[in-house]
Amino acid sequence: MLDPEKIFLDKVYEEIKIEPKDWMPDQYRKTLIRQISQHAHSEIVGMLPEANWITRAPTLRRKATLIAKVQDEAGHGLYLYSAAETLNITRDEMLDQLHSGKAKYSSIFNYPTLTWADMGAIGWLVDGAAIMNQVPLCRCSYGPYARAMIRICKEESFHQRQGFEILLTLSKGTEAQRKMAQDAIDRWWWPSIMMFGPNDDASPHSAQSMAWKIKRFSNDELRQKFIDMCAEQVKILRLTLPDEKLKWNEKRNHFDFGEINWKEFWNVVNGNGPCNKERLAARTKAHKDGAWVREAAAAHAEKRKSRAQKAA
Ligand code: BYC
Repeated sequence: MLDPEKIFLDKVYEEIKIEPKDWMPDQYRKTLIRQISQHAHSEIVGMLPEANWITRAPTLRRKATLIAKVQDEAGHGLYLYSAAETLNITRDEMLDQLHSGKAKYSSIFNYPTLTWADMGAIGWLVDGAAIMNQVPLCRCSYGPYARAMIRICKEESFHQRQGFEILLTLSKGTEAQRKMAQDAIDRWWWPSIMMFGPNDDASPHSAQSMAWKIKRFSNDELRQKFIDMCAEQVKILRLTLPDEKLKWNEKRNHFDFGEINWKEFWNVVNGNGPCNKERLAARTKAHKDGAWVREAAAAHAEKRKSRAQKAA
């Protein structure tokens, strides 16, 4: 008799994707549902801070690109909900968990977008951190998640360039524009490096997720790579990162950086950030207001199905 767990582990070890109908440990399934649904919720809630600036984009071109970016995020949410559904959870269950506050979404989306430069800082830093974390997820052991991530990463890298270009334009503009860009970086830097999650020694899920090849790098490894990248890119902007301790360390071959405010991080994760309540209220209202659309779509699908059955 073949041991299903051994077959599963052999596949993971040999880099063969686990597919929805394969046997998998219950905890593997639960971990994936948790991570993928939280990721999907982050994409959907993540539309809100940027949508705030669509009506006030400075030019038609900026407006069109911002609308496209926000639409891309809706698409990412939908691919990810579909990937999670292959693990035996319904979309309604996932949305209930979001609306009741049971499911998490990324801490970063609980900060306000105060100026146009925030669109640049989000693109450069938030999408930048997202890509750093998500490129390795294209090699995740679970097939549907890995495949969804390939397309998502292509789109995210475009978003990051778009954000950087907004900041570059502002940094070469008037003194007021340069200051606005610097202020946005100052406000988004620390929350962006918190996106990678708690330090490795405080991350309860990392070890098992890495053993199952869901995660390929630890939270701290990815954070360090991101900081090293941004510390160089900010020089092209001729702006600075708000960390006096940021310094190249020849021995480590990495940038050293200052202390992260973990109290602030957990405060935001636990629902008490500057915009948590507003974000959740906006999503709950949108879901309620959209009920008639879902009903109409379901009625339409039912009608098509019965027509097809009659014709057969
Ligand atoms: N915010 O053991 P850990 C995007 C939670 S990008 C809130 O390290 P794990 C976008 C964690 O869930 C953002 N909660 O967990 C970009 C866990 O709580 P539970 C979304 C956080 O899962 C641009 C607890 O802390 N990206 O969407 O091994 C525009 C302990 O943590 C955070 C993803 O979701 C946080 N920052 O590692 C628009 C990527 N960090 O679940 C949209 C996929 C940690 O036990 N996710 N927590 O209650 C991942 O890679 C991993 O889930 C994480 C955390 C690295 C985030």
